[in-house]
Amino acid sequence: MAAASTYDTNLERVWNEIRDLGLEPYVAELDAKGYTVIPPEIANPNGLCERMLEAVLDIAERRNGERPDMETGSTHAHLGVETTAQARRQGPGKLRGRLPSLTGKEIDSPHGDLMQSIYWEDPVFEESIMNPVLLAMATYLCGYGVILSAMGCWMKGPNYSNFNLHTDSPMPAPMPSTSYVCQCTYVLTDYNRENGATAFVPGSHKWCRQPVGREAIVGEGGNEQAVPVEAKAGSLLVWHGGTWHGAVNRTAPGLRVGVTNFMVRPFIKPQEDFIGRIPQEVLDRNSARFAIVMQQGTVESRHSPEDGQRKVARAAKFTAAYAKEIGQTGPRPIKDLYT
Ligand SMILES: O=C(O)CCC(=O)C(=O)O
Ligand SMILES: [Fe+2]
Repeated sequence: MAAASTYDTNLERVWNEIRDLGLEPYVAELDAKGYTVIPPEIANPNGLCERMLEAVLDIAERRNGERPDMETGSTHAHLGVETTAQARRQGPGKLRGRLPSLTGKEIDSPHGDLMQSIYWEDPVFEESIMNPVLLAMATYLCGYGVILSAMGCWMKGPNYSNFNLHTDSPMPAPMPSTSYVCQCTYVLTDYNRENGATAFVPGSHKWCRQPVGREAIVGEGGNEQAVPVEAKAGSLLVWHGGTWHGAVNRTAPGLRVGVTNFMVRPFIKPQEDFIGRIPQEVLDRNSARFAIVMQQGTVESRHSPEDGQRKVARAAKFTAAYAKEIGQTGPRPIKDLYT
């Protein structure tokens, strides 16, 4: 038998990671349904999610001047806009929220307080992005070149509005069946129907298009195939870029809290810019892969030939270190890490 081609290397590598971490059933579910819930026993090492919850409560308190009320959810009930304190001043029904086209009723926000760019505010996120379980799943979907596009916290109190179905893919239809983007969500409080969980249409990642009209509606008269997910606090919820998803409204008191890690292939324009912004000491205490995940191996647009050379050389340092770390040196072009 001929020796395995070098081009098999990355598939073998990621499959070994999946097997070592006990993720095969979740990869199978992801392939079949377009989403999967990895339970806390696997996804939540060393109380990571409890520490993340404390961190996002601190962030909310700093940003809004008031600690979120986990018990009643009163600080986040029926928000009108993205920013909590601002929303309370406006009162319910005054503004339609950050994504008005996805809001079913013009009553309150379908997603509560969406706190963007949280990475910078607590060192726990350095650890959470490098969780081997998250990386194995993101790599399975988007390759070893996968980067963090955006990290945010969704903090939702009791609300009336469902969040309508959509895909997270920036691609036009027909969308590729391969995932170019994926969402990896740390579930920090229990997700279920009453708590306003994310809802999915199982198998929809195979349809390669966005939902339109009635099929995008969550709730009465809408898409009957949309099901709210059940996930315990500490789970990791992962979905394919083409999966139709939204959320049901929260009817229970309290807060639904999740941290989303939007992971994308490196040729997709990221929502956040990390290039050249990670302090050297942070790069030094992490693996070469951390730098890749945090965008240091991607090349920004040039504004002159010299600028282009400088940017390529900077990125190449990081991709070369990563190639060395995973033993992919030699004739194989570094570019192939991105398959
Ligand atoms: O659970 C939700 O509120 C939906 C989240 C969502 O659409 C996303 O993370 O892409
Ligand atoms: Fe989404």
